[in-house]
Amino acid sequence: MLSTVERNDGVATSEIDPFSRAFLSDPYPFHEQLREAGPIVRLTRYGVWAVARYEQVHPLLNNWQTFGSGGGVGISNFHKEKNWRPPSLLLETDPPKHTQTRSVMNRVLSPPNLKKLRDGFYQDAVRLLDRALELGSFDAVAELAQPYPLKVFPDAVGLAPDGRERLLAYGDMVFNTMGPKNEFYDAAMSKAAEVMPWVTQRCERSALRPGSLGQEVYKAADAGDVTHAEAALLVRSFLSAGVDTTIYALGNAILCFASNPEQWQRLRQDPTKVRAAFEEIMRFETPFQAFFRTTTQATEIAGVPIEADEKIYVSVGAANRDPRKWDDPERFDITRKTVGHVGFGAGIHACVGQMIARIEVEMMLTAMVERVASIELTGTPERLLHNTLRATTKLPVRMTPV
Ligand code: OVV
Repeated sequence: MLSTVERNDGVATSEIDPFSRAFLSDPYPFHEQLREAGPIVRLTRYGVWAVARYEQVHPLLNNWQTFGSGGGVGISNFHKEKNWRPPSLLLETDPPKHTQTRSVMNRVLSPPNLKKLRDGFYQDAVRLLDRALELGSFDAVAELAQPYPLKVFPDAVGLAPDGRERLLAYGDMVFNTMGPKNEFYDAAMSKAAEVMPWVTQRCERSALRPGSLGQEVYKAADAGDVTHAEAALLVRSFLSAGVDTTIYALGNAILCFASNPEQWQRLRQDPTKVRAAFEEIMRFETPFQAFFRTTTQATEIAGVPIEADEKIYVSVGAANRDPRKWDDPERFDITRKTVGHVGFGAGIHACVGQMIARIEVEMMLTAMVERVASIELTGTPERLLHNTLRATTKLPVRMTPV
């Protein structure tokens, strides 16, 4: 075990590397060590701070004034080092700019706009699920978790059908580069030269289907709410944030039910629990496990002084399993009260796409509840080693039809 020790000034320090293979293959024992080390921990490997307890994570996310996003939400500090892509106008931006771009995205993703998508999402879920059920035994990632979001979400944004596998490579770049320049970072970036020009082109107005969410962003630019150049970057945010996250959330969902068959039976007995079940999945297997903030001024956390322009690793994955906050946090229980989970973040940067993500997963789980009597694992699931995201890459299952 790596050591967590107290510095002579009383500050907890740890040699844990949250971007190592050991950590990423099974983060939960490391989360516990980080939470137990103290309310704030100095990670000696990288010279950054870390918070893993709910009691620190939640208020920190609600204090954008002190814990900013303009320095980037990965380990690299944009104030000191230029990023490989122009910063996101949402994720990597602070107020007042963020307020303006966020309000555009809130309007584009408004309930009436999303309501129109439900039926189409449901039909795509049914189509893919019926095809998979004919196979009986199949890889739930290859047949469901990946093709479904990759169809419905880019359709909603307005992308043409061709070349969408590049979205996976792009998402891999966006999220793996939030970590340090390790093997995962380098592997993801090896595809940049091929993928980036494609992404930029697909964010142009002329590439987006009329009536799509992407076109709605450009209409906001016509109205003067943002510039047309900013609109292109906001469409890019859809493609950055909306693909891997939902694919992995759905894979994690199917894994949770395959590993906890009694929970699947509970859901079948009461299909109105589909939405609540998804919240528990987000708590239990948070896809976007951790990100950083940068201090905008000198401050303190739990009495520990922090200088300005310091990076803080914020583990929402650990906070979502903090036993100080949750009863029996290691138990997957769809009837649990999940209110307050930080699987979509919290505060002004809380996931703007969370409603469309919920619709995606709900429509697939609803189709499954109607059609699938039981889900069994037929092999060992394979985990993705990824600097930021928690995911299953292979999920061999047998689904028995109703
Ligand atoms: C939430 C999120 C993740 C990754 C990228 C972005 C947002 C973006 O806006 O580019």
